[in-house]
Amino acid sequence: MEISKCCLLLLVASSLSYIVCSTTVSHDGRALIIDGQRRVIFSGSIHYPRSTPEMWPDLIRKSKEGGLDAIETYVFWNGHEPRRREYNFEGNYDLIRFLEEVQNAGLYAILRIGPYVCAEWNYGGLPVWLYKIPGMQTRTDNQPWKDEMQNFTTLIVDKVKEERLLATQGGPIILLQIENEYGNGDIEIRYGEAGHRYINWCANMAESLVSDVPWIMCQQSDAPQPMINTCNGFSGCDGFTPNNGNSPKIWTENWTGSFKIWGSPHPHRPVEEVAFQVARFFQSNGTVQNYYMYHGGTNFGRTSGGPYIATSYDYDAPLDEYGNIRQPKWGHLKELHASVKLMEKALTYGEVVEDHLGNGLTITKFSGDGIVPGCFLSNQNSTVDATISFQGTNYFLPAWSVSILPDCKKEVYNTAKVKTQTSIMVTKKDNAGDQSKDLRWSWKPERLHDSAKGFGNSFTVNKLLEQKTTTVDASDYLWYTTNVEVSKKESFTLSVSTTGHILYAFVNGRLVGSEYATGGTYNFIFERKVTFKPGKNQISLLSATVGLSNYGAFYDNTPVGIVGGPVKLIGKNNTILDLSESNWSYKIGLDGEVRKLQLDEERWYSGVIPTKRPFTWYKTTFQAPLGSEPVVVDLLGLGKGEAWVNGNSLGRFWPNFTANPDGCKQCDYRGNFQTNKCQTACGEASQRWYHVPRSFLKRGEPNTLTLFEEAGGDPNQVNFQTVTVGTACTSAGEGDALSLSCQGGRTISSVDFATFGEPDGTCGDYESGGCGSDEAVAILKDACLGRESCSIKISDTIGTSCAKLASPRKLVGQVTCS
Ligand SMILES: *[C@@H]1O[C@H](CO)[C@@H](O)[C@H](O)[C@H]1NC(C)=O
Ligand SMILES: *[C@@H]1O[C@H](CO)[C@@H](O)[C@H](O)[C@H]1NC(C)=O
Ligand SMILES: *[C@@H]1O[C@H](CO)[C@@H](O)[C@H](O)[C@H]1NC(C)=O
Ligand SMILES: *[C@@H]1O[C@H](CO)[C@@H](O)[C@H](O)[C@H]1NC(C)=O
Ligand SMILES: *[C@@H]1O[C@H](CO)[C@@H](O)[C@H](O)[C@H]1NC(C)=O
Ligand SMILES: *[C@@H]1O[C@H](CO)[C@@H](O)[C@H](O)[C@H]1NC(C)=O
Ligand SMILES: CC(=O)N[C@H]1CO[C@H](CO)[C@@H](O)[C@@H]1O
Repeated sequence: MEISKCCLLLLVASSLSYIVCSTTVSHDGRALIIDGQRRVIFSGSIHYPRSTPEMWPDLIRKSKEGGLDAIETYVFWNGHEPRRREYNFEGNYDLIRFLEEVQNAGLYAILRIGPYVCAEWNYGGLPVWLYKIPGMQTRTDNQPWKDEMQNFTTLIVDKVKEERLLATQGGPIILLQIENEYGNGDIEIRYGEAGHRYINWCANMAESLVSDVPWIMCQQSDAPQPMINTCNGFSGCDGFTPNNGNSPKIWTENWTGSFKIWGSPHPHRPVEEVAFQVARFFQSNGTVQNYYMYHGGTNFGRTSGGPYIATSYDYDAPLDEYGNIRQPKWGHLKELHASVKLMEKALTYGEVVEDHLGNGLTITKFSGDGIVPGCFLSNQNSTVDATISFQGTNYFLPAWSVSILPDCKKEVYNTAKVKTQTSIMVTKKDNAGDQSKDLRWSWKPERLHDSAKGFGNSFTVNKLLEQKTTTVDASDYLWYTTNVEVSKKESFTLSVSTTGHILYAFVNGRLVGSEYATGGTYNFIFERKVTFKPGKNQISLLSATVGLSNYGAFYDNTPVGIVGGPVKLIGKNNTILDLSESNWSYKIGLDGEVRKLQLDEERWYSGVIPTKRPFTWYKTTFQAPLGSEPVVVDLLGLGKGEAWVNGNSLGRFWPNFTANPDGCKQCDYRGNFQTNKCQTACGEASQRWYHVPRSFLKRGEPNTLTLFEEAGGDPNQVNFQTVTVGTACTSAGEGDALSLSCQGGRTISSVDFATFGEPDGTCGDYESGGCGSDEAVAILKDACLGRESCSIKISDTIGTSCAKLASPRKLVGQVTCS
């Protein structure tokens, strides 16, 4: 790529001690113009805190190999400034190191500062301490907010400039973003005219910080010049037009899949659909497109947004949560990128002529003087395949597909014709040794009634407080405790109205019940029969949040906890004792959190461990699985809580929360996509496997796993496994090469199925169909058995045993890697 090549040449050519090697970036209505050339840019989102610095080079390398030109990331304010003016740029928050890795790989960077980022990130990235500042109103024309936002944005820009990371300084950053999805629609209702003033202020502030690298504002149709407004979404960006003739068409968020939610099935987005939308975008004058996400990663610690965004942020992205290449998504998109790049000149300099043939069929030609013309043929009909006759040749277009003809003659790519292998990932115990079978556990109870301790001292007021502003998000947990006097033994119904997310109720130290919000509604009324002894009785309510809301016009005001209640005791004859204005004592966080039990080595109980016991800490040691494949821990059997390896948080776990059994129907990629269209794992744990990055592990010495279990669970099934390719399938037609590969040094151990023609079923369960299976199996065995990968050229001499098969022949195979 230009940046590094140019610097290298200069280094060789001169002995100057100070070398400035800058890249100019500008744009017109057509494209970004980099060093004077209009360019097509493929970009992909990788959020640095969602992986580890040790993973970054590999993720970035696989992105480059997948045909990306740029890596995009948001900047995570509440991760960098957890307490006001106390900063963290270490470990997975080392933004500068991340950008340097991008530069080292020879890729560009797109930095979306926000600093409101949404991103299914806790509180959309805003620090909760903002609300301690008097008069604070976020994301509008409000001085306290503008001061804080400018302070942080300036800090980031200064850091980036200091390290010379802007393209104009020789660095990788070609685009910057200020604010985020502000123009989604509903925010208008909240802020009105002040919102417009704020957006203008943002634009001016941004320009004053950097004026020689373009700024974008996504989802902002009134973005003031010179801000470029851009499009986000699954689709629909083909019809998007920027608000200014000088702004190129940029798709900042083309969602490659979607995020997991506790209690929901796994969402998927078929690659044929992603590829179709991306191709349509370039067919209709788009020139910069970003995959959201290219690698989703993991919400470590308590960083997931919500409520109820799961710990895995896999996103069904081209690189999976652990950094493995997801096939066929990665490979099919790689081919798309290469095909579009073949016509970069025509796309960015050519004249466009569109020919609508009816029934959703379109021919688009980009051509001009001295430019090799490039063509797209598209079939937007979601049900009917078509054959388009163009310049004397017939082209077959499956429904909902686009063909790319970089010279307007030969089809090099069709979005629905997937040639890349399908890999089915599996978890394996073989590298984990026998350790996983008999993990020896010790335990400690959470000290539930140590009311003096907590993050900050405990305090008493005569009302029921909002949770996040009380805890300032120092913990998921807040204790609300009060006393009630009765003269004789008496039963009541304890009634608690809460805005979520989870409630545990104790009377005189005994857990009397718990409840969590389900079905996407987070306020609920908890009711339980309780019996009081004569005299003073203690009611303790523990409220737990599962990620603070990150989205919506009023998201920051979404209350959590037992705000205002009411909390009532309903006696016989419906007498009501309202406790809402009683004296409530507060304690922020759990005792074990304050004492950091995940680092504590002393006085754990051994022997038989209690199971199904709420509020229990568990600890064990284990050996790191061998090899280099990604490691996961299976937490099936546990309820809900948080897990740590060697003191590093793996995030919240909640394997007990299973997805609705309905809603996983056969997936047809054709037609407009919605997140619930292609789901799997209905009726199963929303998240059973938790990523343990290799850098958290020590080799050859014991590692510690600590679990805090709040709901009651059994750790006896917990075990460590590695993730790798289990089954691989592929198909190739005459003239093409059929390729298969395993991963992590594993080899093809069996050929499970092969045929000429079309088999029945899908990868993983091919059993019959096609013809000439014996010959097909023999060919695959010969070329592939015992190898890590193999490639077979499909010539016209194979498949001859299959007389009834019409040309062109196709070989389909399924193998096992082990
Ligand atoms: C941010 O505010 C602090 C005072 O709270 C000030 O010292 C610092 O210079 C400000 N930083 C920037 C980049 O404006
Ligand atoms: C593409 O851009 C050209 C040049 O700006 C314009 O004439 C044409 O109408 C555009 N086509 C589409 C499909 O947007
Ligand atoms: C798809 O094609 C069929 C048959 O040619 C036609 O009836 C239908 O209207 C088409 N749908 C669209 C969206 O163009
Ligand atoms: C309930 O009401 C009835 C009739 O008013 C009364 O006799 C009884 O004592 C009441 N019970 C309690 C527990 O207050
Ligand atoms: C709350 O505590 C204050 C101070 O100890 C006391 O005066 C008041 O009576 C208490 N209120 C209730 C409702 O118990
Ligand atoms: C979740 O935990 C509850 C309480 O221990 C138990 O009854 C239920 O079977 C568990 N569900 C799953 C799916 O493990
Ligand atoms: C936020 C956003 O852009 N959402 C869009 C996602 O894509 C669908 C389908 O085109 C649109 O309807 C949404 O507006």
